[in-house]
Amino acid sequence: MKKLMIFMLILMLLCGFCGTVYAENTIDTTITIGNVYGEAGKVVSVPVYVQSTGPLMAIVLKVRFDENSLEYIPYQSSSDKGNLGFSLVTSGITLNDSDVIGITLSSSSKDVNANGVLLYLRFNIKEGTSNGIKALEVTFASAANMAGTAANITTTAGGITIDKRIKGDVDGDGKIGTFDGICILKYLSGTMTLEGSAQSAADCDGNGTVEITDAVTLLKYVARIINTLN
Ligand SMILES: [Ca+2]
Ligand SMILES: [Ca+2]
Repeated sequence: MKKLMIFMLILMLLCGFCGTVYAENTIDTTITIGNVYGEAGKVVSVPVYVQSTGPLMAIVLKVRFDENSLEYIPYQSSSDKGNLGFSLVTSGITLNDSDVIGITLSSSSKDVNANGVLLYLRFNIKEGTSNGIKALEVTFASAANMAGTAANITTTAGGITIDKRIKGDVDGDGKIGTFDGICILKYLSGTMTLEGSAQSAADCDGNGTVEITDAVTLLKYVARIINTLN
């Protein structure tokens, strides 16, 4: 009987402790919009990352985009779902702001991973959009833990770097010259990074990878031994 009473007492203490963990411990949550490269006329998928000190029940997010150059593609669970186990509640352009996306996601499990990709935002980059960075700003963010207590939220903006270059113009100065070939050689020797359209511009034979043959092809083009780049 005494053992049972002690067991019951421990159980009550544990229940009381567990019940207050979620209510009293405020969670710190960071939401970060990713940075990606894109080209006019193409679709880009931008990750939205979450880091949290504990499980979250719901997240509400508003993201402003440049509607002159970007067209938001409505959320599809097949392609835009992140890896945190959240379900979409609502997603779409907000009623009052045609350049703001409103998103609500929820989770019913305290076992969901608190760190990873919340979701992807997909945009069609409109034809004729000039090169430059199109910012994606968080205009509102709110999150609640499993007890419904609001989390401390920090947000970081991201963006889409639109950077279309002609084939062979690796350095993006608008011309094809010997220095573009040098850029490829520097990249191959590990002394220079090439990202996004710089890398596709460097793939002069169009086989999908940047190799020494691309530098040779480029230098042949500059020397007018060949007339076109793929
Ligand atoms: Ca160039
Ligand atoms: Ca190549």
